[in-house]
Amino acid sequence: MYIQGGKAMQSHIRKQLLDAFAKAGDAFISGQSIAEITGSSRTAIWKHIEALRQDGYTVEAVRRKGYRITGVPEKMSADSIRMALKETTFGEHIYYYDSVDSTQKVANELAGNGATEGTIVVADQQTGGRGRLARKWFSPQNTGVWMSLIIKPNIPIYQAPQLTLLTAVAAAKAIEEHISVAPYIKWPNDILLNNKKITGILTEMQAEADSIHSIVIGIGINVNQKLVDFPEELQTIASSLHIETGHLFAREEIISSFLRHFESIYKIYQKEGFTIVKELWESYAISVGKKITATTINEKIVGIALGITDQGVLLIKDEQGQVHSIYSADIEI
Ligand code: BTX
Repeated sequence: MYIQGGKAMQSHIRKQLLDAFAKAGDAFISGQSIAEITGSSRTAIWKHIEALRQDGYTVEAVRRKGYRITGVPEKMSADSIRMALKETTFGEHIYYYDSVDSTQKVANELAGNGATEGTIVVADQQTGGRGRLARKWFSPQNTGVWMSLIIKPNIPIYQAPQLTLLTAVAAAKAIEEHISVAPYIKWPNDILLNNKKITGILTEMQAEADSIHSIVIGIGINVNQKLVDFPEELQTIASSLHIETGHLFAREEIISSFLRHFESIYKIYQKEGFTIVKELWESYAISVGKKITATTINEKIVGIALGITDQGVLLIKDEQGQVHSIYSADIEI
């Protein structure tokens, strides 16, 4: 073992080291700082760097400058996710697949079989990733976060859409934590960076009579894709954290941030209701106060987006001053 104190010590130091590299971004971390973080002598830090390399990180070493990470492990695992989780009870049960048709499908089955709140299903690749309204979600391997989260909120069915809005806020916060470009939410649940879709959310509910049994929240975050990795029809509308920033990200860290934000907002939401979600959501919404076009199944409504109601319904005021309640539509800004 290269660090005294066994596995617990190792993963603790590793986490601190990775946190420091993540914070430093493109900058180098000096050998001296690494020695301090790892509590080892300057001559022994290579062991820690070597351990990271063995785990699949590419670490660049430059004399007099120090070290920086230029590549992260491509493969995730239940272990690597577990190790990244910080301050959450969510994620205690992790189902990880190298390839699966849809994590939603697996999670719905698990929910039906009594899986507990906070259970997550993560896949490196989805062969049948699902979007809303039977659309497809492009989920290639080694690049994104394709995850389903099972929750069991104690709320009436009509409030279920609030969880989609909560998810969008948690995802926006998670993304914001890792990059300097501000993400926006487009009603109801797209997350955009520089006007391109970076995240999609699909919420599915299992209910009996008038009570919710469980809600399966599916979230897809484009993380390390290059533009050419997207099929042509998506290249003008989709993007990834990598495309927008030039950085590569450990997907586990994005999962960890998302779960941490989700869980903390969810706790407040369950105690105090929708206000916190509504306020946060509107602060990230690209549409509020702007002129938008909503295309519903029946009509096109053009007007100023006023905000959302407690049911997550979008309110639009048209030129005649009439306020429309939008339950389902495609929005153009
Ligand atoms: P949506 O209906 O809002 O978006 C689907 C549309 O988005 C597609 O029709 C296409 O135009 C575009 N699209 C498809 N793939 C991508 C992508 N990777 N990035 C950007 N745009 C894309 C959004 O549905 C809900 C997506 C949920 C995905 C998660 S992944 C984990 C879980 N499992 C699963 O099968 N679905 C969810």
